[in-house]
Amino acid sequence: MSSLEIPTQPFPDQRPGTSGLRKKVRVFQQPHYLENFVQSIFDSLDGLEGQTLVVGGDGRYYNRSAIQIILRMAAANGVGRILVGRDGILSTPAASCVIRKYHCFGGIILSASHNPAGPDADFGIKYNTANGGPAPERITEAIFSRSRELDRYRILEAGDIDLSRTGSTELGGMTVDVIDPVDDYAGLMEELFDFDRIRTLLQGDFSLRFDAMHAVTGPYAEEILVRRLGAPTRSLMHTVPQEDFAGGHPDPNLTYARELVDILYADDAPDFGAASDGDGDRNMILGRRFFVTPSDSLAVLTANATLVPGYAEGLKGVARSMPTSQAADRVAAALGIKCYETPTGWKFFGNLLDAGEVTLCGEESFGTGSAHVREKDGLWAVLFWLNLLAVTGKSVEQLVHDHWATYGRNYYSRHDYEDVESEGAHTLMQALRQRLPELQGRRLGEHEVAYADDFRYEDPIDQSVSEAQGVRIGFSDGSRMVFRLSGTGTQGATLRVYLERYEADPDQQHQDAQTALAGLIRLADEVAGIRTHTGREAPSVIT
Ligand code: VG1
Ligand code: CO
Repeated sequence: MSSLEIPTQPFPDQRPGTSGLRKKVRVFQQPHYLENFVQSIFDSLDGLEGQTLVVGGDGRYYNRSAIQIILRMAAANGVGRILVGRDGILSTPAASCVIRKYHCFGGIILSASHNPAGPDADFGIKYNTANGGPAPERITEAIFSRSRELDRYRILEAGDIDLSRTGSTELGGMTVDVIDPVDDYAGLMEELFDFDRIRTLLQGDFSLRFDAMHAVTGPYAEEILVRRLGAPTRSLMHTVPQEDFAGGHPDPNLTYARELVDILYADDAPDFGAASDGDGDRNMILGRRFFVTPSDSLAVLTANATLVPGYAEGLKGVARSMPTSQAADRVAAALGIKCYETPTGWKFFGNLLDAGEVTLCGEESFGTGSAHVREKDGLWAVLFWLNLLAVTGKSVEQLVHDHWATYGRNYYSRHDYEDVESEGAHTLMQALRQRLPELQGRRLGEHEVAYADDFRYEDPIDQSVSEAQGVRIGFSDGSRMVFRLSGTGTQGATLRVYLERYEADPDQQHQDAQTALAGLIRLADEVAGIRTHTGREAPSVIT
């Protein structure tokens, strides 16, 4: 087996977005494209020689081929050992768990998360550091600059490694350990949650439905929910991971998890429904004919955390991404714990978690997680909810209604305009940014603007600064609208509009969110000229 140095030329478009580099599979399949990015990762890491890395992905099309390339490149770059999930599978939170548990140097996660999969769809790759979390911008930018000057990469001349069985193999002086993708993660879940109580709940008349959306969480749900917690097999849907996610869009929301939503809104609906995304880091929580917004979910988990063994000692603090509703802020204030607002993307929570400033984190985009790993964690959120239901004996709806009665309700909705023309979307954002100074203090409809800015974040731990993280228009009554462009898409642009209004009066807390937010929705279009710039009459996804 010899190590080769392959001459190459830089690709100009390898800047990681919100969560790694995401492109069409065909882009990654171009000669040298994946290799260049992987070499750029290796070149940006000091002291990689002899170290242990974790590699795994969500099982989508191209996952296996990419892993074989990465293994050969790692060997040629002097990596000491690789832990790789059997069949190349590791959910994103499981990868984070393994990096942490075995004190690895870092890991490479292959996923485009909730984006569709298959030869004509999407692929993604990202680097996670020793804390188990997505590399901070300092590192992703270093990888990007390296990718712009790369002129060769190293790869071992060798055949494929058999990833179908756990065990150790040698590859050009590097050890490849194929590990069970579920074991370590399931063990961690058992440490955090009261499995006995959840088991008792699931073995009574309580019924649940979990939708793995043909993606990576299938095997995890089977092991944890069925084998360890005794839920009947019929509780699970779509648990066999498929390379194209059965042609679906594994995004657990009201639009793309329609089948599950219909089950939960039927007359004979189960008590609890949940779904996860392509790589297992997102979650959607449903009760019987009831949808929990991810922002409310974070607030409810924060308020009730001490009922769960892993958080019985209380929380150090909570963090949410900027567009996430301010529901968690109210709980934090009541508990007397800190609350942080960060830019979109889990990488911004890493420093706060590492420094022990926060215990729980959440994003409005169906992401919730805690200090147990450094990624958001879909099944963790499901187990957290099940644990709360088991301890309180309440239904999902009751738990949320009681929460609103105590803290007030933050009506919340996100409107996505997917795959719109890039130029129009950028013009919209540009025009909005220009209008910000004149909006200060103005009245818009019945609202008075309290602030209008482009979110800038200074990390309280390392003082790094991230600019232009989304336009916020906040009103004196606490309502807000936020506008930003997605950083995970692979074609055109996606405009995200986030709307929020606070309601303290318990009699007014049970309206439909779209109705309660109708005024703000109209205003958002007026302020940003959404229809004019996007040419769309309505959003493609409303959550
Ligand atoms: C989206 C979400 C963001 C999330 C990111 C990665 O990013 O809005 O909250 O962290 O996806 O999630 P964007 O830039 O498209 O808005 V996942 O599950 O794709 O790793
Ligand atoms: Co994901």
